Amino acid sequence: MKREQLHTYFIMGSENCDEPLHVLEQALQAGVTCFQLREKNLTGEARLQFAKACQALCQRYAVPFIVNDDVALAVQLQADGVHVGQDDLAAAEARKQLPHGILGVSAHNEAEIAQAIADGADYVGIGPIFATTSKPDAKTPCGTTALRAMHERFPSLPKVAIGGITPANARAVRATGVDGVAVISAIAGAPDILAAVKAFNL
Ligand code: TZP
Ligand code: MG
Repeated sequence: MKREQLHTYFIMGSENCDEPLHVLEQALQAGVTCFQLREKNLTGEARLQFAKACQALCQRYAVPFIVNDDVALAVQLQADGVHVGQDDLAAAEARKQLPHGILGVSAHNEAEIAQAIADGADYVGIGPIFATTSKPDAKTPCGTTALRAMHERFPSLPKVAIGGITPANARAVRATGVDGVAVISAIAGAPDILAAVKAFNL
């Protein structure tokens, strides 16, 4: 993947807003550079159809479509990539199942980042940087100083920061040297999606 594609990385599932497809289309129009479907509610056919609709929108805007957790769905849809956390299918196994796709891995410390690299990750997601209400089981926020240290330890690995990132703090996060910011609520919950994404793109 191109590092620039991590610049403004939007993550959403049907639980994050009332009209997710409308929100996604507006976010794409406004210039998000990557999209991750993080679907925690829908199952079965509804899940499949929702995922296909998200993928079709991403394709229309030539933005990578990444599936969170569900490697089987990523394979079935031939998604551009998959993103796994530390408690999901092992990253090395995800790499095997999607050999040519983008592989993202959530990491919280240097050991997890080193393991992600060994497993074949294309990028890591580091966080939470700040407090978040979007992930009930999120770890303690690490802040920008620790984020900068992790970036400096692995400078050539593409990375995106996540957790509590808003237009107000995005500049400080980007200043650590990471490639991008990953955002759920500050985009999905924004009263004006276009304005919110544009504020992140500064
Ligand atoms: N992983 C770490 S924090 C987080 C995830 C999925 C949630 C980020 O959501 P928000 O609303 O941008 O804080
Ligand atoms: Mg996960």
